[in-house]
Amino acid sequence: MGYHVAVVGATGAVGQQILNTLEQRQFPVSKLTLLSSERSAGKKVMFKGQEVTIEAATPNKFEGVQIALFSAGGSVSKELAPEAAKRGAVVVDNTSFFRMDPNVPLVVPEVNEEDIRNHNGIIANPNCSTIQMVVALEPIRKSFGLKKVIVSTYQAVSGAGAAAIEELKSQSQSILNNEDFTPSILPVKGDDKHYQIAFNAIPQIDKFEENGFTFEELKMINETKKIMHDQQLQVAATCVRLPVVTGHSESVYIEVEDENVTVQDMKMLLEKAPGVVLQDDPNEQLYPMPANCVGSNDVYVGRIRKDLDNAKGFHLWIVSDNLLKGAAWNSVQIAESLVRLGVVK
Ligand code: 11C
Repeated sequence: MGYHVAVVGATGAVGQQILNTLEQRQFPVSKLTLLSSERSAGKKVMFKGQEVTIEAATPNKFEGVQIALFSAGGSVSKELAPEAAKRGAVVVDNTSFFRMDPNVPLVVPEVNEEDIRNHNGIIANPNCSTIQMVVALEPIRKSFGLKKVIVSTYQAVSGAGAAAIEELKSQSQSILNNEDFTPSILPVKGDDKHYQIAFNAIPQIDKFEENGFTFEELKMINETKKIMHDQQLQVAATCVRLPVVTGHSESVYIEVEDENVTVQDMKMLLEKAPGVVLQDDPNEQLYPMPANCVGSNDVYVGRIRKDLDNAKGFHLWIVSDNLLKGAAWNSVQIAESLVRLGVVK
């Protein structure tokens, strides 16, 4: 028994990881359709030892597809995800296009797997920096209550795609060689100005909105509330790009409901939380770092401290591979949930 699976955006940084993850997880694929823009059509990629040719994505390519994993940008999802759903596929969309649509579940299986039962053909995969944060915070919310979250991120360039990785590498080389260079991608390809990312930190991810937050920051705020089904939760975010290739890090301050919670309670809870690895021992200088998390599907948590002024306040450091749990693995995990809960046609 297997499923006809389509991957849209198969040549992108996330698309490649989706294919690796489907293979590693031995996802039951009976037929694989790889789709992309016209530009990449005709390229071949290997899947389970077989060469698969990538085709240009058009509505009729979704005939017979049961599960479609989209990661080709919002405009492609806007146009083609409804076409795939209309033809009977369940779409797992990795773009921001449908995330806040009330008819579209926004799912992190460790937090709200049951929401997939309410799908109308499209399920949204949250933003990478949101996913890793809610995986770590949901067990805390369930056990101790959660009132407030203030997060500052340290995000890797791979979140902005393959061209941003290339820009970091070539700029670093230019600086080391004492050569001139012109930034052209980061912070946002489509924005007016571009800044150096090598040996720098850029406090802008995605475009600015009228309220002074960037769209990335608003994604973290709004998606967290939707996934946790808690519109009263207070969330604020500052998102920063660092010269790291893969692995987003987050410094998170939270306030819980119960002032008697100890650091030990928090550690014992997170030690057995699904999808979480606790790496926290100051005596051994043990804490998560992006370089150690690349290639893992887990969310790593460390540096847990009780706030010195607020008995309900805690500080945490959360790290995960943004291309895996932040994107490809969460998408494939949703597909596995669809199969397990029997909601694929
Ligand atoms: C970044 N978080 O690191 C972004 C990438 O909404 O799926 C993911 C964009 C998204 O630039």
